[in-house]
Amino acid sequence: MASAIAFDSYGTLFQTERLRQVAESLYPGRGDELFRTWREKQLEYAWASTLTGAYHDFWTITAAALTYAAAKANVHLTGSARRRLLQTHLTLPVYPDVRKALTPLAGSGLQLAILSEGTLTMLRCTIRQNDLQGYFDPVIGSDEIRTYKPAAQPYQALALRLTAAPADTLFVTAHAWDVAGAGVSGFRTVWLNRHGEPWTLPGAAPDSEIRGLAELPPLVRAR
Ligand code: LAC
Repeated sequence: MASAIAFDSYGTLFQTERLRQVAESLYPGRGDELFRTWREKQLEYAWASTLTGAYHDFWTITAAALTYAAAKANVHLTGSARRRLLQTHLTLPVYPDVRKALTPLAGSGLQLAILSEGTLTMLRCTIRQNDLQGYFDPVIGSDEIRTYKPAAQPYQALALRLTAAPADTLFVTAHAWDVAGAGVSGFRTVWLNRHGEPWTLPGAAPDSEIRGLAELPPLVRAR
């Protein structure tokens, strides 16, 4: 039985697709492209920050990536549209299966944690918005480490803050690159594959694959 569970946040707990809906309501027919480019650039800029060693916080990166995405989608990003999209990012809803899965897990005494590219302020804001304070300890934002996943440092920092060893901790993420990073650091990886995508990342396959968080409590008991 696992003793701790660490979660990625965006796309795993926090429903990033809400950004697509808001973008589409602002720019009919362009929202999907804006959303996709925004998310891609966000990660590209984060990884550039880590690889160059020139740290930029994730909120700055998120805003810069939005500027790029709007230009690429050929839409005029007014000040109010920018504020609306960034505010939506801060207040994303969680996926409908999150609370239902977390409640029994927290109730059974497991340590639940978050390790994210987001800053701690961004994460706290979204956690508060969803009334999930008290579920996660620690919540580790990238501004604490100043290095982005999937570099080893964030996962090592997580390991130091957990009472369980990485081998007794499930690391749950929707992203293949995050599965790879957590696996290298010795966590038991769970790929949350909500959309039934193929696994093609060379090398590190996840230890487990689930289609929704409802599958998590039985997995915790089995592992
Ligand atoms: C996270 C995103 C990038 O780290 O999934 O929360």
